[in-house]
Amino acid sequence: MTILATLCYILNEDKILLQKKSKELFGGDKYNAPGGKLKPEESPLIGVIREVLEETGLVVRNLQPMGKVYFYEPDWRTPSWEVYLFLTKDFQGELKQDYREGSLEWIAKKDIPYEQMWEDNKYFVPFILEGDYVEGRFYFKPDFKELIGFDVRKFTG
Ligand code: 6U4
Repeated sequence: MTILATLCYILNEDKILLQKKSKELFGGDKYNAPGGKLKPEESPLIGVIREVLEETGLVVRNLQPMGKVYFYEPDWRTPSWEVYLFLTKDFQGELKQDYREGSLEWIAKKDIPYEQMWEDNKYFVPFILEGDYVEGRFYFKPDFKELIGFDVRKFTG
């Protein structure tokens, strides 16, 4: 069954908010944008707002939908993950200091640590940051050990 999830790229001038996921979690020790699994029947928009609040303490508004990415392993007919992408510059609140899911950092867009992120990120995150919508399909070896193929299309907004 495909897991539905969200990711939210939050911008503050020339910086982006990334979370270094706690070691024991899925994607542990990697930097990623905040987000998470949708609850049953939850809309992507409500789900991403809920997850960002839970993980960062920030209330995000004026979210721009930026497309979707699909992650496949090991069955290349059905994705394991279908992830809705959002971008925003509009947020309120104080960044949480209680890092159960992972530590949060504002990182300059030019210094995004792609080598410490899911390997797929470097093939689609730059498009989102340029304001292009994306549809990306990424094919991994079992347990997401290695990226072995991908197809990313961008749609200029
Ligand atoms: P739980 O512990 O289930 O409450 P939750 O925050 O709902 O956690 P989590 O953090 O496990 O879910 O969700 C994983 C996140 O990682 C989702 O936002 C989807 C995202 N994700 C999964 N595979 C990814 C990949 N290859 N590249 C990527 N993000 C990925 O950039």
